[in-house]
Amino acid sequence: MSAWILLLTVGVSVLGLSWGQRTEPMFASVTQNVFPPDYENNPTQLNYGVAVTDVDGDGDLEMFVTGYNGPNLVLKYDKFKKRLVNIAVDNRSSPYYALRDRQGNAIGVTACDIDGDGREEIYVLNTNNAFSGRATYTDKLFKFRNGRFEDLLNDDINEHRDVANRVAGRSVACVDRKGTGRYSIYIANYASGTVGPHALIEMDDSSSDPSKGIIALSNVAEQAGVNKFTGGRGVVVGPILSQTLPDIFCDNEYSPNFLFRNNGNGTFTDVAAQVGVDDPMQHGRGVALADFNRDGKTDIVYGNWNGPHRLFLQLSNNRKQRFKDIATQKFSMPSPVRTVIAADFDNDNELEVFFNNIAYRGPSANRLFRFSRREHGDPQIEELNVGEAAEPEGRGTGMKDLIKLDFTNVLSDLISLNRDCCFAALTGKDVATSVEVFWPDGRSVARALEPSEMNKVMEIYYPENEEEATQVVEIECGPGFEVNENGRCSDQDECTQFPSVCPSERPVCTNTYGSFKCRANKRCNQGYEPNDEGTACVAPEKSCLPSFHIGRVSLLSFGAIMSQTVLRFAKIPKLASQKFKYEPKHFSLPRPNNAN
Ligand SMILES: *[C@@H]1O[C@H](CO)[C@@H](O)[C@H](O)[C@H]1NC(C)=O
Ligand SMILES: *[C@@H]1O[C@H](CO)[C@@H](O)[C@H](O)[C@H]1NC(C)=O
Ligand SMILES: [Ca+2]
Ligand SMILES: [Ca+2]
Repeated sequence: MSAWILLLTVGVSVLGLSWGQRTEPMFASVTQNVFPPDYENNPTQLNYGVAVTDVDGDGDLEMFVTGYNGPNLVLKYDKFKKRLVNIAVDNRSSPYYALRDRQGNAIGVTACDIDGDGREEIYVLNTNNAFSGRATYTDKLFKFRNGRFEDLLNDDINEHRDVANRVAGRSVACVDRKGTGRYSIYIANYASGTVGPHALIEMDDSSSDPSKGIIALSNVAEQAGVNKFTGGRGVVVGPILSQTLPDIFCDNEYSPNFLFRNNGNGTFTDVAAQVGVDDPMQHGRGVALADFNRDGKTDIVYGNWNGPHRLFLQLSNNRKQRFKDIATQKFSMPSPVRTVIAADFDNDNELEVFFNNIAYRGPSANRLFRFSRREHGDPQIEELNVGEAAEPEGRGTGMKDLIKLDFTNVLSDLISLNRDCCFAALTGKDVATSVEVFWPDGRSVARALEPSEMNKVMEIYYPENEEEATQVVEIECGPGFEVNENGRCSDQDECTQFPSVCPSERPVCTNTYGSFKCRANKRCNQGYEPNDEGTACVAPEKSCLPSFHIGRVSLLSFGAIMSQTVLRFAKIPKLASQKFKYEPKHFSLPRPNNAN
């Protein structure tokens, strides 16, 4: 088993940010160049979901787009034509023909390796002729077998086991619930009364022989404790409360959200109410995970349908796990939201949140917010100019809008979520220096990166032997960071050191992320602080965080890619309309789970 990480290093351009530039439009449409509408590649149809996976097995990633009233598409980036091309062509001899599945009203898709052979399977959630409860057509689980994609749920063995999901659902996600590298598919079904609980489908080891292509599937939702009846909408998987094991968050309609804590034995316990994220009166839609204040704890952002949008920051209190909603009035403003994406779209080291709103009883523009970390206090939230991605009349469900953005950026940004627990910040250097990979079973690998490894795809193998695992490899944390008890880099509190790091004329020490500040012992009114010399009270400087550098990459959240995660260094061309300072960054690769 190998793990890959996607890492992008970006050509350095010149100018830093100024306030004026922040109001420049973030996105420009490149649809006409990269993905012009046409019958074969970009048909006019309802598309609801997208997954990023290597469909054709050539090592590059494709996008699987679900067609609701038309075929599913497999979009491959043609490097020579610089265009997206649909390889799931309407030709029965094509290995991808079955993926089109015109009969299915596909609404969600996810991809992960369910049988441990190193190639990802593709699960398509269909919702034919039903808003909730029973549907008239089953989901599909495609495996590459016999030279083409075939539906495992259609195998005799699985028909006998009656495992195919035939109910209305909204979203799907992969979860390596036991940390074995074999993934289960979590299906957020939309129940009608007692028809259609959430489902969890996985390979039954005892009845399967993957080497012969025999994959027996089971629905283990009851055993795992997730077979709940609800109006399922969004689902995300990641180490939210757990250190390395995947937990599951579902935002639901007409009932409280679920936050399933992984018990470490393959079962889950819903702790949503206990930790404060159950939001029982609202109707969830798109959801994403990210660490917005970089304290190493995963936060949850989601949109509520015409209700207040939420940004649940996980509190850094070690005694009790709790979340608090830090959404501002502007951010939370109700809208007909479908999908939510958290990513650093402009490579300024701060996360943005993109709300994909649909035109519903009137236009509703998409919106974009930046979360800037602050030394003291929660991230500052500001609304940005979303540019041509506003699409007030659009009825996007995630993919539609984003595919129009700068494509070279988008493919990486779409699949990105800065889930880096912490960095070894090496201020002043623009190179990635090391990489660290965590698997859901807790094993990890760390190693240094050479400059020659820039702009290369790199595979990091799962450490089969304990000795290979990284305890041996010293991880080096940058200045201002230290290795904590979990073997990870975390901010060092210089202010607790003896003798004091501050000179006697400026004795008041304040710890900051990756550094510290010293100032004079002078009292100032609230909102002001003494200047360095202690001669006057001044407004605090805007926080100056260390520039972004890669010290570690944590993949633990994205179970779905553990067996195929790309570490890639690539140059991203500067967006024509922007003058942002690009710096190296890394992406870990979540499976986009669509939510509508
Ligand atoms: C269908 O695909 C086969 C094999 O790739 C090819 O030989 C054939 O010409 C294709 N048919 C059409 C109508 O494109
Ligand atoms: C799994 O762990 C949970 C929490 O520790 C416990 O309540 C449950 O009984 C365990 N289940 C199994 C099947 O071991
Ligand atoms: Ca497989
Ligand atoms: Ca940013």
